[in-house]
Amino acid sequence: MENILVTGATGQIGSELTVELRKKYDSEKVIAAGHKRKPSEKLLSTGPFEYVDVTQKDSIEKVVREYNIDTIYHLAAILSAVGEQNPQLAFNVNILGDYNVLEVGRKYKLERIIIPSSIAVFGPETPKDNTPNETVLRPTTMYGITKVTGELLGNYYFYKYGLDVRGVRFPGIISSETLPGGGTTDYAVEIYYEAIKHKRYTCFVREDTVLPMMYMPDAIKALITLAEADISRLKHHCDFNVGAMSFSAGELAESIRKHIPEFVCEYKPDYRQKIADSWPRSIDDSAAREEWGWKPDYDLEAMTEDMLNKLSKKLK
Ligand code: AKB
Repeated sequence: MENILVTGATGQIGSELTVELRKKYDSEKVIAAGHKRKPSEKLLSTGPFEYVDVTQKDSIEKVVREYNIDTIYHLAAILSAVGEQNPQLAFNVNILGDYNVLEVGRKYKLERIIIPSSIAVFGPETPKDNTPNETVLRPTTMYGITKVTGELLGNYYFYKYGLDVRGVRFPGIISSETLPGGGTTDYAVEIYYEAIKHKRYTCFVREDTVLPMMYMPDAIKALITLAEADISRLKHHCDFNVGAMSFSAGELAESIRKHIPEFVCEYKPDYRQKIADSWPRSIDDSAAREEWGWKPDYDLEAMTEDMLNKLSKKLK
């Protein structure tokens, strides 16, 4: 893992993962790639940046050749809420994007490809509590369908071509650096911004909606630890459940009220409620714990304290 390409580097996870990888490895050899969103100053000043359209194989191939890439973190994706507004776009970016990255990986014999999946692979028929790693995968969103496809394709390329593809099923990710772009779990990020800015938030899911969530430092740790794991220990490849915490929207608001007592949260569920209701409440991540030592650091209280500290400085 010497020359690394990060697609979706301007997104919520990509923007922080790129900076972390640049600290860990030679920053000039960690190439950030974006498409629609404007790259931040931090992304531009810490290493190379390229425009890549993952729906075009040539666009990925050009950068892989130019920088002699051996590892790709493929984060470019359309999330669940935007995916339900524009299923055709989600299909193109997510399924074609995964396929193109895997094909480039096969052609250039890349050392490793990391493609995050999501709890969106599960659906209404999946057990909701402590959802096992191996279970029913019948999602009802286009995003979920693309993520199941991505997992299956990744496993296929591993067994068929020996391409080392790995991935975790992320829960909702909460972070203070870059806003997420159109997910169902975005309320769990917006609520902190609004609590600081206006002391009020109107949440788009019901107060009793419980979903699995994770704080960004743990998400970055999960990706890098899995990428570096000894392959001989891996029984799974592209479909590891990873858990950290589960809470209801009401419990999240309550954790913020411990720091901002006047904070008021209202609940006005919209079309995203149905998506949230189709996902698990908590997940069993024992395979990740056993096969590559997964262990999260943050719970709800620790995350809320850190989020509020960071955002109060940023939004001053
Ligand atoms: C979304 O809400 O779409 C994402 C996810 C759970 O994958 N955050």
